[in-house]
Amino acid sequence: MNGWRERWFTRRNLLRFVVVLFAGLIVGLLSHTPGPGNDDARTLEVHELTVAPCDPTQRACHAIGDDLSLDLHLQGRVSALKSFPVLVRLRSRTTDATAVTIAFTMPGMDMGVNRYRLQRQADGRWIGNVLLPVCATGRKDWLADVEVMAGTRGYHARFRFTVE
Ligand SMILES: [Cu+2]
Repeated sequence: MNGWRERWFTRRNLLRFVVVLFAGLIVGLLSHTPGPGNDDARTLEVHELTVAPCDPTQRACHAIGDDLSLDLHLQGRVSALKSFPVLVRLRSRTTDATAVTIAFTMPGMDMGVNRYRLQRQADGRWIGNVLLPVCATGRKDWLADVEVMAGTRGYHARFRFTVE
C-alpha cells in the first residue's frame, strides 16, 4: 500500500493529474458560458398562430395571430422525391419579418432534417422548393412547421398534409 502511494505521487503523475484537472475546468467553463446564440434563444418569444383544419396541398391555408397572420400553400403535385414549390404569404401591419423557414417532419418518426429557409420576394411572398424523402414504411402523413422571425419575436404555425 505504501509502495503504491509512493509510485502514484511521483512528480510526473502529479503533474499529469494537475494538467487533466485544469483541462476539465476549462472545458467546463467554456460549455457553461452562454454565447450570443443562446441569449437570442432565451429572449425570443414565440407566438403560436391558430390554424383551422385545412389541406395546404389543395389551397392556401390560413394561420392567424394577434399581430401577424400567414397563408401556406404547397403547390403543384406534392409527392415524395419530387420537388414542389412552397409559398408563404405574410400579413402584418406592425411586424417586419426577417426570416421565414419551413420544416417538415413525420409524427413519431425520424425522417431526417427537412428544413428550408424561404426566399423573400419583392411583393411580400416567401418562396422555396421542397424535396421530401420517401417513407420506408409507406407513410404519407407529414407536418409542416412554418416559423417567422421578426426581431426578438417569433411566430409558429403547424399544418398537416399528406403526400400523393
Ligand atoms: Cu416516415
